[in-house]
Amino acid sequence: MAKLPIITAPDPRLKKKAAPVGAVDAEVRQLMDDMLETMYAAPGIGLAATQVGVMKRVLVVDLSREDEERQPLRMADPELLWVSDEDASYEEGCLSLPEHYADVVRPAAIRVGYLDQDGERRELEADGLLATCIQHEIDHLDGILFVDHVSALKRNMILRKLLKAKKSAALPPYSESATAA
Ligand code: GNR
Ligand code: NI
Repeated sequence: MAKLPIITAPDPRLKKKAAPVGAVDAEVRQLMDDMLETMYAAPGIGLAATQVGVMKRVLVVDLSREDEERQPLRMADPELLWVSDEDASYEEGCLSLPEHYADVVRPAAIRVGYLDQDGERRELEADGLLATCIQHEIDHLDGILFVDHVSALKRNMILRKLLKAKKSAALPPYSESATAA
């Protein structure tokens, strides 16, 4: 297993649509395991392959608490088969938008079809935080971030702060001249 670097916004790779894997082979299985290791270390409750720079439709989720047994979900080519008319609002966070949170409205319940780690076609019904998290991860595979669901004002504020943080982190200490180059 390997922990992978997580891409943070703004980054053009987070806006790309990921390609279906078609079938689950050893490489996809390894990616799922590496993503789980990365997610647990972060820590986070979900991770999409897009966030580690792999443009494949693969996601992992685990909502278990730290004092509980792990309950990892591994999904390839996930598809929303049904969403409820009823909506729910959750305060969402994202490992690609570190330290920023916003209320996002999404369908409260879903049915998702996917290929599991053994390549078996499965379906899962979810509500609550699990439904929110799976939708958040499928969004990543389509190049969509949670800030794309909030007002332009809030979105731009968050993205501006992240860009600023990125620029200052890229600069060596006390160096003004590095920006001129
Ligand atoms: O760790 C995460 N927490 C979270 C909280 C509310 C709604 C969605 C999420 S997913 C996020 C990890 C992440 O960025 N996944 O893409
Ligand atoms: Ni995210």
